[in-house]
Amino acid sequence: MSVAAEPLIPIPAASRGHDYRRVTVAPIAGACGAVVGGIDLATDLDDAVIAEIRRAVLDHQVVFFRGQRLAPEQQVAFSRRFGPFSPVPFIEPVAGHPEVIAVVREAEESQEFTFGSLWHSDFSFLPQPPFGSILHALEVPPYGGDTLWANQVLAFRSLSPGMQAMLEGLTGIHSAVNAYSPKMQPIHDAFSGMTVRTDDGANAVQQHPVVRVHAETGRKALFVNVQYTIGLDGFAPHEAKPVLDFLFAHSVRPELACRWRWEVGDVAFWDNRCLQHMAMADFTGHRRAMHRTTVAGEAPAAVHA
Ligand SMILES: O=C(O)CCC(=O)C(=O)O
Repeated sequence: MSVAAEPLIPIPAASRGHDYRRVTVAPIAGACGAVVGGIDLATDLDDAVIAEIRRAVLDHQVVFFRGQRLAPEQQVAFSRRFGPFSPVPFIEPVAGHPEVIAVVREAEESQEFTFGSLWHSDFSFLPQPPFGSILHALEVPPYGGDTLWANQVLAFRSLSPGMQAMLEGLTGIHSAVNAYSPKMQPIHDAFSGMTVRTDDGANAVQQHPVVRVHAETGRKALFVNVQYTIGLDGFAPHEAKPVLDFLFAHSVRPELACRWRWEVGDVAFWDNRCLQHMAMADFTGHRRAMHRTTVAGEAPAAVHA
């Protein structure tokens, strides 16, 4: 008996990016991700530096800054240079800092998962999902707790023309039901470092194109994720499931991804419009603590508007 091999569709190279004058930019993987150096994010950065950081995010989709030390108000000030605060439903913000959430798992919380440990694009269930997420490492485990990102532009480009054409006409149904509806409250209650308040609002659904056109780069990107995409408009559930299962697996292939091993002081800034990400939950017995700010985005545009 022979088993048909999965046809190998080559992954096209990621874009090479631009030249930078005020910061250094060093890619960490072929698909996405770069370390941006030469700046202290706690200082009042001039507009030219901010423009280069934005350029680097657009070129590499996720960028990393090492050795930073940001108080919550400094992280908020940095985030706001890239756009207004994006609403963060269900998650209680850090006391006194409504635009900051803590992403924490305590050492004694021996869980098989941690916040964000399913592949997702942040809050894709919102009408206008966020553009950017900025995560600052305050305490990291001695091993594990890495974060992975996968390039959704390359995910789209590595599909065959027939599949691309079909997907361009589809609309995904997104919902927070499997993350923040009341049935999930016991899971959130197991994490003492974060306060999550589920409610029935999480059952609402939101439609977005399966292939979105990036508002700044014009590139087409897949926009479905296993955490929040629960169906396809006009499809019966048993029809949508195999299509979505294929896309969930395809869109996070290792060739599309980069992986970050955190050190205290690192800051990651990623573009949710063209990436999925997930956190590894493999640090049982150790504390991991981050602060996150979130930058507003726009309603995803379809290819055939
Ligand atoms: O903690 C991490 O590495 C990622 C958390 C996450 O998924 C998120 O903030 O959306």
